[in-house]
Amino acid sequence: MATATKKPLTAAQFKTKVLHHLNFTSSEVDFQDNPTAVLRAVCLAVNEVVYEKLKETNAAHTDQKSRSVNYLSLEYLMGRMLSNNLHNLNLFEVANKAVADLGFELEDIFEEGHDLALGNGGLGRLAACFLDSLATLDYNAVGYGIHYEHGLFEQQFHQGRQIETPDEWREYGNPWEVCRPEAVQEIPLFGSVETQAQVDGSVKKIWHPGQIIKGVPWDVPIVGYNSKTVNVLRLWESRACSHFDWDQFNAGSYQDAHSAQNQAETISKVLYPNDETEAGKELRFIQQYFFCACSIKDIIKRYQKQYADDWSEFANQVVIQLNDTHPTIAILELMRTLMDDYDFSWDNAWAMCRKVFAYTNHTLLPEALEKWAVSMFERVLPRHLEILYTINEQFLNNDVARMWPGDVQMRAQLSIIEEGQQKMVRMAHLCVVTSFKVNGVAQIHSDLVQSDLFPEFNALYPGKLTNVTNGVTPRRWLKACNPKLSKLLDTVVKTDWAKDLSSLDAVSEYADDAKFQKKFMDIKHENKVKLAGEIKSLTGVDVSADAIFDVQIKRLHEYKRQHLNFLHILGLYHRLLENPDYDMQPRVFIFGAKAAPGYYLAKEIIYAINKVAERINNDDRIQGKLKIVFMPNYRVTLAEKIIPAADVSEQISTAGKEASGTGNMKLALNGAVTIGTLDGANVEIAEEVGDDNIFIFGNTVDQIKVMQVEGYNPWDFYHADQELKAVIDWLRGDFFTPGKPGELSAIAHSLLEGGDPYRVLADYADYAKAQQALDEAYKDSKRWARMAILNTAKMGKFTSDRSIQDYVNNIWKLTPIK
Ligand code: NBY
Repeated sequence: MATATKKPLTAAQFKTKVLHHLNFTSSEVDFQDNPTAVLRAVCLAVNEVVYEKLKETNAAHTDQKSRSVNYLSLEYLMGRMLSNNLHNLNLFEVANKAVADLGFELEDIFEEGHDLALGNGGLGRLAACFLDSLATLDYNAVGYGIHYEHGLFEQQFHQGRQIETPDEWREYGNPWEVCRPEAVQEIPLFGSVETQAQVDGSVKKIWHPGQIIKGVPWDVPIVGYNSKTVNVLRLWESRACSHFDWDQFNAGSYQDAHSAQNQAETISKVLYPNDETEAGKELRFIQQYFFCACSIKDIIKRYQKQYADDWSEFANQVVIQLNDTHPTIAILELMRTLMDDYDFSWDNAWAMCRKVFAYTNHTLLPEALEKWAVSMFERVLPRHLEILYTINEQFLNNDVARMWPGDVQMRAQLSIIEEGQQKMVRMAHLCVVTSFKVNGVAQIHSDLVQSDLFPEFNALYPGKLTNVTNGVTPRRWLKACNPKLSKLLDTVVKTDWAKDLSSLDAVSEYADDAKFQKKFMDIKHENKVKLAGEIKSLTGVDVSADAIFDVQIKRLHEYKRQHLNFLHILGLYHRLLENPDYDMQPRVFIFGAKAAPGYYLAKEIIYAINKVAERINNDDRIQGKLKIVFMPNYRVTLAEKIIPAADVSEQISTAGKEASGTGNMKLALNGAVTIGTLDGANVEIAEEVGDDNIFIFGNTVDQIKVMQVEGYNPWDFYHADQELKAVIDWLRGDFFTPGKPGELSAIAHSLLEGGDPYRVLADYADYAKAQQALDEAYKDSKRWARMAILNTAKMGKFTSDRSIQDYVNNIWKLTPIK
């Protein structure tokens, strides 16, 4: 490829490009007070390099006829792109200098950028990390998703309560995307199916759609780190097909002419903000189908460019990874296309689908397993429902009947259709039946998928269910977000750890080295000072960088148990009020979390934490030993600021509920020590860092199961623990809300009258004990430094490069582009 021989850009050349774009793309000659214009110009200068590499990558893919993975995901949480792209292109220093020459700080320029927040949480961010690793490892990969006009809502607090406002990420354009009108697709919807008898006695199914929607692709280039590859993330936007009904318009019916357009454009209007529960809304279903249909058509079009009508290579060239069940309809759409549009027989179409699809499960929570009403399916996608029924019939009559002959109950249990008042389609069953591999996202989670979620499928299809432990990209989550620590690591790790994270293990040797400890902890302190400034400007709260920075950042959910953390903070406050000299290290508890707008208890938890923070932060009696901050509008960009400054990482979900977690990996990588349950990837983090360097507490999955069988009574724990009882009583009364008793009682109510579904009270005592041990450890600064260093050193396993290589070896079978 040409780039290999190209000289790297100098700062002067880069500056010339930026000036060129300021002059000719923005005609902003007076840019001195316009950092937004400078940001745009820098992005456009970077794009010159990016698009050149994209062209070369495309040529290499075509030349080498390489097999590709097509990652189908309703969500991508990309965050900001500029800093990452500069690092990955090795242009960071060049841009830094060029921008300084223009009179700006590069970091201030970054602040002008908007997050691409086209996702909710871990699942969407995982997709973004995977794209980074795929490009870095030179694999041929396309990410497919939706070009939402509004990503995840922005969060504000009004008197402590969460208020949602629309995310306007594209209001003034997005320099990282390019529209591809040549790749527009037309997507049919609704209507009816006609059965046509053929002369040879067979029947042909003809779908007469009621509406056709246009899918417009926007491509976001994905730049690999120190690699030759630039892949694309292709995001589909919905539009009305014939833009205007001119007849109606001329007849004076301007409204009607507009409405068809509005309806079509609604499909990609907004991301559903639920992270674990399915909305069950028709529009969400149409979003899923629209995006799957566009993507399947695009995959076929790309294939046919090389192989025309010869389908024999399709399964060798194409693998389609389903990121959770959200893109399941892609299976039915490929079946339909092969049979109805390309005259495949049922058997041949089905054989093809069983070779190309693989499915990742991200949750065991029953309320998160997607089901769609058969009646709605029939209305929106009548032809797809017919196909689904036939798949199910064959599955039950062949696979299930062979294994469990005559077992009616087993049939009902495994059927893709759930019978009942309202017939429902179980999307996960369709995924498991069709896919050639199904993976969980951490070892303990994958084990539970096999033993508890799909034990019958595991018996039916031995070897199909497998594990790929999640990972995170060390480019964004260490190199770019923590430059000082990165430079320190460079001094002791001789290989490029950002490309081979296991090489960080060399840092272990310095864990007890006093000089290295000092440097490591000085950097942590500097990062904390910086975050303290951010906290002050976002929340008005003063915090000391000498206190422990204790961080819980993730979506707000009962199973993640922010309220366990909260109860423990109340416990500390209780101790301090009883004894102002209570011996503890000063601590700042930092929360970041969005609640789904319709999730009542999650919003009450946010409110309670904010209300209590107001009181505690202003209580002179406790001498600043306790501070609580709830950072508004938690998102990728805020995570990049919080994580480098964290001392403690709270990973305290009920055992068996958090599939993996990925924030746990990012925090440990940046030298935070985990306090956590034996859940998700915490288990593997503990294996890597060793028991001395992590604080594990709480009931295990097996103990939680025993509790369930023996009967769980939260009141027993309430009555047995004086401190716990006292703080719950605070919430039930008006201690924090004088004159308004019960204003914070929702949490207490759920824990006591509500049965404490996530076993918060059962884990409280052990959690408080682990927190005390952690406090002790922090007092010993040498011991703490050792722990922090070893956390960074031992995170090699958790690079998303390793995850991608696991997918490649066990599922995708790709070869890197040469
Ligand atoms: O996926 C998360 C898991 O909770 C976490 O443990 C894991 O590390 C991560 C990556 O594997 N799941 C998650 O983030 N899920 C969602 O965001 C989500 C979004 C939408 C819907 C369901 C789940 N939905 O049904 O609409």
